[in-house]
Amino acid sequence: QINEAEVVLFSVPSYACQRRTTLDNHNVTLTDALSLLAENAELSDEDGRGVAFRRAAAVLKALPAPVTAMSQLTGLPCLGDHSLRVIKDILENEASDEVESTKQSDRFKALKVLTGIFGVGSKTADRWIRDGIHNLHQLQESGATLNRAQQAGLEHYDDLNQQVTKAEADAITEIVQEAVVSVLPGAQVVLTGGFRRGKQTGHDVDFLITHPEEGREVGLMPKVVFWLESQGFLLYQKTTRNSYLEVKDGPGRPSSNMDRFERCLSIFKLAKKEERGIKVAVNTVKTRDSVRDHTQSETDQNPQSHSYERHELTNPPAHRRWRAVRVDLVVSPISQFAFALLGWTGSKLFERELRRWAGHEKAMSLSSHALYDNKQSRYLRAASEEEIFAHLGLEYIPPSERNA
Ligand code: DCP
Ligand code: MG
Repeated sequence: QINEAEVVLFSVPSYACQRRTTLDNHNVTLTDALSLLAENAELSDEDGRGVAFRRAAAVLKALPAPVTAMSQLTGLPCLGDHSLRVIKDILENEASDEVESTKQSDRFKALKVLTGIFGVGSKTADRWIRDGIHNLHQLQESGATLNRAQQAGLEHYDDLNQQVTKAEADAITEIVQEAVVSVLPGAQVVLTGGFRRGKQTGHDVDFLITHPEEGREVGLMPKVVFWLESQGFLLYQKTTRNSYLEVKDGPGRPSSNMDRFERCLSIFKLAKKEERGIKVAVNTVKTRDSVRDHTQSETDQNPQSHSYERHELTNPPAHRRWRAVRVDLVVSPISQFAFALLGWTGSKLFERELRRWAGHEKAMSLSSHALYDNKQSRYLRAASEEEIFAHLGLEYIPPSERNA
């Protein structure tokens, strides 16, 4: 029994970017419950509700000890009535009816399965559900048209829904480094996303690529992709100019080098651990596959569409010597590197909160390209993440403490 007088009161600042959030979460049961409701809201196109649950979960992640009584939460920010009700239910009954029934609902289960396909978002999944498609089997039987990304996503469904380990991320880092340095000596590769925050697993592997000399990074992405493709490392790739970032760049005309931001969404073919233990083994697998891929591409206009079948025929799943892994590559000019690094390290909520802080508290617009000061009507330069935090009037938070 806890004596009310001994109850620890918590206090945290209201923006996630003002807090240090490590991976040491003392309230996993509560944050898992709130995250599930956030996910459900996001999948149902209720972004506002989603963010509210994400913010509530993030506050609990920042607490130094487990919550044991509702009275401890007095005065904490971002905990709305709905989140408080869920927390209360769990503290009192060990579970929340709302969370449990959401988890069990056919709609939520179908949304999870369908959006688990790479290239399928909540809108597509919702349309399919309205057409009576609730699982992969029904999708395949339906004759629904899939784009190239979705086809690849379906082919590699199991692999892509299995978490990527840090060891796998490190193996892919070596490959990407080799590719980048081969096509542009002196170029640099940084692992970003969850792995940079110290996570041991992730849903993908994120990289940021730059060159210390401004302008040298131009045209780098197609060369890197060509190198990776010719070595047989890519099961799928789509390179895009990042329009999301161009639109969000805020006031002022984006300078010409902003158009250079390129992103490659890919699916890597990673040799299994036994095969890549020693460099020779990796090369053996690589050579075997690239020879095969090369032969194929000479006779086939679209090698990707047949690769699964081909591999399944030669290597049944259980004996496959490789697995599919989602990899994101982003190229940034060095002048924007600090912003890109900060923007691609996450977490997603931390990023959102940084932008909200910049806009609401500082009258600034922050993107992965730049920081614009609306009062001074000018861009603020930064060569490091530390400088960006300083411009924003925030204490520097290292990547390992951005796990909001
Ligand atoms: N990001 C963002 N907004 C987007 C896409 C990405 O702010 N629309 C940033 C924040 C993310 C980072 O890029 O943390 C990488 O995106 P991921 O979806 O890969 O997120 P994580 O790497 O944090 O998670 P996971 O470990 O599941 O890969
Ligand atoms: Mg990631």
